[in-house]
Amino acid sequence: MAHKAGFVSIIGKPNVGKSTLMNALVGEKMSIITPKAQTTRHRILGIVNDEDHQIIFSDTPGIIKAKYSLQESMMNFVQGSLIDADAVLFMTDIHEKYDENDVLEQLRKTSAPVAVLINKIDKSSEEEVKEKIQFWQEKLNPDSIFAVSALLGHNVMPLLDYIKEKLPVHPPYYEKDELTDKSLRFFVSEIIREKIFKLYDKEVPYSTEVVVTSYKEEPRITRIAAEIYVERDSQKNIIIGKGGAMLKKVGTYARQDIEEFIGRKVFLEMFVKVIPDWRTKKNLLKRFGYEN
Ligand SMILES: Nc1nc2c(ncn2[C@@H]2O[C@H](COP(=O)(O)OP(=O)(O)OP(=O)(O)O)[C@@H](O)[C@H]2O)c(=O)[nH]1
Ligand SMILES: [Mg+2]
Repeated sequence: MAHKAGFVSIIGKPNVGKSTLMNALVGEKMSIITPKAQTTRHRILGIVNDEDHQIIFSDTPGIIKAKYSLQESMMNFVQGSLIDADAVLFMTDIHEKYDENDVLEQLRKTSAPVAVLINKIDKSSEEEVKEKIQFWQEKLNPDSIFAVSALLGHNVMPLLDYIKEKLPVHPPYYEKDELTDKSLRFFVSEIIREKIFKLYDKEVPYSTEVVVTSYKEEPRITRIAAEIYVERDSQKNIIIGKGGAMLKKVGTYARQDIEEFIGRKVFLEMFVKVIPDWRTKKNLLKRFGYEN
């Protein structure tokens, strides 16, 4: 059998479950998941290999109307993933009312096959699922429609089979043991950001960026230092909390997950710094790994 390989873009509105699906497809916790919108800020590759196939999934930020430079860069990641795509997985939440047409217009124009994924069916009735399938059939007439639960892994296997069928004949793009294009440092900073998204409210998570500044493997422990950037002094105080209690919580939860991720004991040190309005500053965004 000829080897097949290709890029599969996972797109959709914020919070519909794109990252949850990507992790289910890859079988690893690659992308961070939180109940808040705009958790994912980058295009993250998750690579699935078997002998005859290589599927390169792109988890992407939820599609929004960009209001500042960081969000513009996030939307550029979405567009980039669509340009490369051999197949597109357009994910919606079963309870989502979909009335914007920009994305749908773009999907109608793509030459790659589009599958609509109706997610979170674990929270709905069979009747609702039938209605939504009908709705998307009429609205977009896609190549295929899957009703899934990314959380429970429901219908993920049939989806994988569908994707394999759609892949073009092509040699592998990446080494067969590679799981992603991102570095260990990136995943560590994402784990810390996940805890911040889960532990703080309002603007604080959205005003936060995390950079791993030092990563040292010693015989018995991995020593990691990270900087947490916020935009205002008031946010710095909130992140740190009374007597440092909140930051300590972030550190404890993050360390546990990092230890599980790398399979080693970890010593984690974090420093909070204020960089006014970093989200709107192109040079800083570039330094943080966002495109212009
Ligand atoms: N009940 C249910 N919840 C789900 C399912 N998939 C995802 N979720 C939840 O939905 C929330 C958002 O999930 P994510 O995977 O972070 O969503 P996303 O589309 O990547 O979000 P952004 O990165 O912000 O665009 C989390 O609380 C998930 O646990 C599902 O199949 N069923
Ligand atoms: Mg996500």
